[in-house]
Amino acid sequence: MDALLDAPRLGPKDYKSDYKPVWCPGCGDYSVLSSVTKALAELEVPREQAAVISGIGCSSRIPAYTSVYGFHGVHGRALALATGLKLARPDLTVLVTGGDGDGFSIGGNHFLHACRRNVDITYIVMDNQVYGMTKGQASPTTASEWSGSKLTPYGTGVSPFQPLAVALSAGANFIARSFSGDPNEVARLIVEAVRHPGFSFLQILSPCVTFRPEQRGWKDAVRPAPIEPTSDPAVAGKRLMSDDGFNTGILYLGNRPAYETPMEAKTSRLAKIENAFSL
Ligand SMILES: Cc1ncc(C[n+]2csc(CCOP(=O)(O)OP(=O)(O)O)c2C)c(N)n1
Ligand code: SF4
Repeated sequence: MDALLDAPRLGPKDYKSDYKPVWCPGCGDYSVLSSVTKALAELEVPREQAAVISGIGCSSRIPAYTSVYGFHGVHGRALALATGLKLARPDLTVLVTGGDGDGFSIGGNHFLHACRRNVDITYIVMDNQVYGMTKGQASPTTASEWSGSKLTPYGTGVSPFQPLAVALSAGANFIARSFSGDPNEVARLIVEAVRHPGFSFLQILSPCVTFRPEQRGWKDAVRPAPIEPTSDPAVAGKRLMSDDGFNTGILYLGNRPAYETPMEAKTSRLAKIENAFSL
């Protein structure tokens, strides 16, 4: 016990693994990784009490670069996995990291229901409006006129998906947007998101410098939202439907209680399953 009390406080570096990221030089995901480790240090989460879950994509590599528990899973399925983990192990701090393709395209259905279920997990999407890992195809958040991929030489022709407005209408309890170029602010928002009960969703604009080099200009486009966070979904909805995608900060702070595993399930069915696996 005394040894635990005497343990030195962990710093951000202690939450990094020994693996060197393989992202392109200048990719926004480097900063998001440092924000994740800063936030874990600020939260003082013991490493064995945190898990980072992801699907597949450049951004989904983050679990491998942290020293907490991690699972680099199947494309689009990170939220399903994280929901199960949090219900089985409510004591863990569960973060989910990934991209806009992973989260809103193949994983779109899980996104809706994770917002609706409101399990106490934090979902960090590095939105670069492109499929980076598979070499630059349009994603759900790509602007309709973007013609940078051979697959969509005349643009996609469809309106982009609005993740924050969708998250609000589906029931997410905390909604924020930030920019990877401001790692301290992103770390602060992750801390707030983890502390807020229920499903927290953070859209981090994170440039893909290789397939969307023009996104380097995001640093001049982002600005703090000129409003206080609101817990009124009607006010938040109006703001989110009319904003240009560059207002940053906490945009909605809900007050729904988080979903928890029902007591009967904890004490009966789960206990039976655990008994069956006991050695
Ligand atoms: C089931 C399945 N379908 C498709 C793929 C191919 N795939 C890998 S990553 C990816 C998209 C990555 O884009 P995003 O999630 O936005 O992440 P980024 O690489 O931009 O960070 C796709 C389509 C896959 N790995 N598995
Ligand atoms: S392809 Fe884009 S998203 Fe992937 S590592 Fe390179 S810059 Fe980052």
